[in-house]
Amino acid sequence: MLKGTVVTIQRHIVEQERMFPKATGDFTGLLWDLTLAAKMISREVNKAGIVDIIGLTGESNVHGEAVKKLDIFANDLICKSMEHGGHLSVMASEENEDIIPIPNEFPKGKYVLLFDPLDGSSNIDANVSVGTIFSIFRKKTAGSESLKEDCLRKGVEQVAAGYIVYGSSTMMVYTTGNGVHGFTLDPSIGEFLLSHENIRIPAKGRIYSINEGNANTWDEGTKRYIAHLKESDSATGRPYSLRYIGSLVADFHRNLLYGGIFLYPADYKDPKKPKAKLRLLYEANPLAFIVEQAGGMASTGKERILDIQATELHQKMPLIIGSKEDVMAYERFFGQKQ
Ligand code: AHM
Ligand code: MG
Repeated sequence: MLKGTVVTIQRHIVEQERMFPKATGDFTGLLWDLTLAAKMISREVNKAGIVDIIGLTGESNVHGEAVKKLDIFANDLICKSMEHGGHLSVMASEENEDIIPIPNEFPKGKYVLLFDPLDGSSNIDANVSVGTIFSIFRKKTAGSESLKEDCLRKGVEQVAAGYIVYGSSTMMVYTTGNGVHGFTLDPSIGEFLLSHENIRIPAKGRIYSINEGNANTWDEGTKRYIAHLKESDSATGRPYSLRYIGSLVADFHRNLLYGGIFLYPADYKDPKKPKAKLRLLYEANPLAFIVEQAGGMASTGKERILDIQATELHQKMPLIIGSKEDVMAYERFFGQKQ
């Protein structure tokens, strides 16, 4: 792309679809609908401090966590924006216990949308960046019915994935399997403009992101790996820097641009029943697709995230994601944990 050329996300999506001669435009329509939802969520997130939308609703989501009003707003908005376009056969959200069928009055399409409407929402009150994460599959089962099997997939089958980070500016980053591209929202014209073409994550970073308060619950491999990062690196003469926002999209986005590793290992308090926190379908899979497309890696410590066959909608997985050499080093430590 020529320096100085203004490319809107709409034009970029159309150009990406043109690479597939048999494309019907359906997929383009789906992504367009998503960018519209993203702009509307961005508007609400940005005015959260000045309207009475902030605060707990008093309800809990399917994981028993307190739900903020903005989560519900974002969840409802995505459902309402996406259900009538004729592109989708079914949706599933981190905020809904079961699949979200397309209402009968609307035409059904050939895609499946999985999303986390507002990740990191416990941070909203403190004005910390939050994000939306999405993952798109082609419908797998025959017939027009909405089925859970269409959502329970391997990440490697994704046809697109992306996230929107509502930060000092709003950015949308997505991949359709042809590199990773980032767009910044220009609020004055209401358009996402190409600002980061073909993002590549550095092969090795200098940042690690983990909730170190959980250190007592880590397995031995993770403990030794983190201790190793605190020793001076032979190449730089410095230890790694810890950066942890506690908002996955924001932590991931920074590490994608600067290089580094994000870790949410399992909790081994009960060694027979290790407990993970992050969700395979709404968080790990889409970010894993993006990081691999950018030249990085995503693993549970022993398995590639994208190869895992989902068995439950709200399945949780350890997530170790970022620069390739860093994730490979973690796998070596994790493999020798005994
Ligand atoms: P959420 O989907 O309920 O917002 O939870 C996921 C968030 C991630 O954004 C973040 O990486 C993680 O939880 C932080 O967890 P912790 O506070 O345990 O470090
Ligand atoms: Mg989440």
